[in-house]
Amino acid sequence: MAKIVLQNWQFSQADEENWRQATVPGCVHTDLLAHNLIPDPFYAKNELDVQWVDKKDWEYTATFQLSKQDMEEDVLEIVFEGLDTYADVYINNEKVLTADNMFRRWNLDIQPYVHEGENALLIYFHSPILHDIDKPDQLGYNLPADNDHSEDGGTGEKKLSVFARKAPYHYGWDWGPRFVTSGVWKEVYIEAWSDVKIKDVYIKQNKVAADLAELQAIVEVESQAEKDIDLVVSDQHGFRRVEQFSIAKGIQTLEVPFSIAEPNLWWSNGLGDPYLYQFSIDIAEQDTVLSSKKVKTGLRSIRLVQEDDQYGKSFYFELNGVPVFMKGANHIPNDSFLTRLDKKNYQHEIATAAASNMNMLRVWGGGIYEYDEFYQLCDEHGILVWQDFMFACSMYPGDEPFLHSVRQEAIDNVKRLRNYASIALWCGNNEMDAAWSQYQEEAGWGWKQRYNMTQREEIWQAYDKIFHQILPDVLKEYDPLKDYWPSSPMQALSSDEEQHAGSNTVKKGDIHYWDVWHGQKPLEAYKEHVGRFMSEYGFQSFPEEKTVRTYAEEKDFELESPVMLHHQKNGAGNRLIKTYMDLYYKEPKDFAAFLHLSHILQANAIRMAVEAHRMNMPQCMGTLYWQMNDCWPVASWSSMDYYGRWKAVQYDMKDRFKQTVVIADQGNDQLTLYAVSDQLENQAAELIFQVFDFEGNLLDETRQNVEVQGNSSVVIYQEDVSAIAEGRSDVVLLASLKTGDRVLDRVEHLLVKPKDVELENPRISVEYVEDAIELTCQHFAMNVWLETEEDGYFDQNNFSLLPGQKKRVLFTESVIDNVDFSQIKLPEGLVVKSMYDFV
Ligand code: BMA
Repeated sequence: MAKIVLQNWQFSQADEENWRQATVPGCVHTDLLAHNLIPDPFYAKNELDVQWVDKKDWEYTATFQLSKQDMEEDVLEIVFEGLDTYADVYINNEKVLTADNMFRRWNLDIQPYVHEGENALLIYFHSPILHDIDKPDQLGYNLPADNDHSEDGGTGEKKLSVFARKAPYHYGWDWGPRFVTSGVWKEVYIEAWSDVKIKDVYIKQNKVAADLAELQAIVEVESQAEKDIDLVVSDQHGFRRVEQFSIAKGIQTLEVPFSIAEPNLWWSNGLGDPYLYQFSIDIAEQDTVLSSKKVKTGLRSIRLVQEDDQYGKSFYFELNGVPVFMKGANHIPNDSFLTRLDKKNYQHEIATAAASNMNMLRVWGGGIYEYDEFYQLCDEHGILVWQDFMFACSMYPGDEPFLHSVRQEAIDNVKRLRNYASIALWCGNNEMDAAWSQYQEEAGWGWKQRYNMTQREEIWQAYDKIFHQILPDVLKEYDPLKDYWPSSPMQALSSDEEQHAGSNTVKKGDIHYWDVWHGQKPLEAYKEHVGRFMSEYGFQSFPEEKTVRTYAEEKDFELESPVMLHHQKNGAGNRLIKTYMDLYYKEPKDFAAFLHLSHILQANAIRMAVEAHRMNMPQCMGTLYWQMNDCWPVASWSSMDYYGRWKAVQYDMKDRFKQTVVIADQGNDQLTLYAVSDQLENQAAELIFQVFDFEGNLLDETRQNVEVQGNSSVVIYQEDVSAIAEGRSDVVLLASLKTGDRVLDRVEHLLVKPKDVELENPRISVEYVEDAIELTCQHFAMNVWLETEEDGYFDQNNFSLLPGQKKRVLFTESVIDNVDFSQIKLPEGLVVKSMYDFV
């Protein structure tokens, strides 16, 4: 089989015929940028100046050479892994394909259109805006799409995102700009082959247990002739199974059941090795291999358990028979211009997740079905994936062509992704069930009230077809062993008022809890609303100063300057950060300090939520904060910014997501300590509970033996707040859990709000001891923050420091392949600050 490369890519605005060199995969915006034809779209308010790009049609051309030998092969197939979005493809001036769905893969035999020597390919991209602009009128109404920034795009009330099977966030979001891209966004190539080709392999894991994995290789084969073949399934350990088949001309599916005794199971991060098998599938005739395919996958059983229990109905994931508490975040695309991303971006994100002790990411439905690299890395690092289909915060049309396109898109992506061990769940959409709220008139986001009864019926019918019929049907056929959850959040698919989730539904299903932030409730509300599975909640911050400087100038350094507001897509977001900050923190001393204080505030908020969720296990069995990453430099809920820089909350998650943690929970008049452990076995430990004053004097100490229960949360200590240090509030509580000399965890707790702590210069000293940074101080230091000139990562940051206690901190330039900080070095230009320096 020969792979033929397309060359000499050029692009032009369709009405100009001004051809310039293009990069493929790529998109119009990045090609224009490369030729300096548009300004940097992320700088200042440039987003608004490049909105014309999506109102134009664009053409891309390339050439390819075919040899005599290529021409003699049975099949010459062109494969587009992804076209964004409305594209007509011409080969040697003949139209061969009309594409209309960014998420689909297209392939066709081009033999009738080509000749030996040089051939020409032309792709005509229709403006996604002009293509869909009449659709709302044809439908007779606008469909809801709250995050579609149609006004920035010049289409007024017309929300076009819902008509295009294209990444929803391209049209804008409450953390994202509006860049409606066009282009060849994934690989395109031509394959010349004869005889037989394996088109697809599915390793179906019928039953996986410690003693035996019962598997099935389901192999889709295309043959040019009838013949007898051997189908060989093997793995890297010498397992080999050969089965004979007589195959017919055309496409067919061959099945080979096989089993592996005592398999190395795939475990999620923290519970064990995410072991991967490398299966090879070969088709041979006599001893000649005609076609091969490799599939790397982990063997595991995974299911979503929803059973009646003492709290209502459970909602947890069971991996290899073990209920696993999910710790992680929601993932959005890493760039507005996807094709700029390379493997390193993904490696950094997934290594960050692993280093932060996460075991799940949710691929949220307003972005893309991610590139394969994403899932490969999740497989390698033991990060489970909650996979949404790409529908979010909108209602979609229900005409036949649209539904057909959705079905094909689902088939393509389910087939592409079903072998990844990491995928734990397929979920239909983001927030649509709750937003529409069909069975509860007064609930929802006020959407259905905008329509008459006929329209309401029509919109719900479309929803019902996609999420309750088409998607589950596709899964039944192509990935039948995985669970499907129609919408996040939801209580249950009950077709009555109990179906929809709200902030207060804590008995069953999953929740998106937004009363803190959008609902403006105080942070403490996180503790009062703990559901069965917290699949979203979040708190915003600004990016760090270095990142802000990539889009703003010194003159813009003001909370409500036009540029700072432009890089805030959530209405009153900037004000909201300030309002919450005033509640909990002293006034920051300048703009730079304000930016950093927003990180501390965010970290504090999310930490409070995560602790509440973890200490309430098993009532709650998962916590995924909103959101892991950014697609451009912006104020948002992310824990690392567009450049991958870790905000304070990333460090706090690394700490609070550890396998075993001690949590200090202060209620009205009681302090309770919990030991929460995701380790499976019990651990005998010693709890050391100490009270210090700000000078580091030990005022009180309690030591007691405790049993840290495996996979549980237990109360290990309780005390009246008034009884602690004789009612003093200017103290630091330190709770440590130790087994022998090993500290399982330690946590500091203050009895008062951060703004009420009397700060003094902590006089922090820094020493380099071997390859580590050692910190000591003279007075209690709050929110100690280490930063360097060059980007880098610490094994801990945003911590407190007490006089008399040494902190040993490790630094690395990259977390890729280094999630345990085993490759460390001393940083250059280290600066150490603490709260004292910010206010
Ligand atoms: C949820 C998400 C996103 C959104 C976030 C913050 O609704 O699903 O749509 O960006 O909250 O508002």
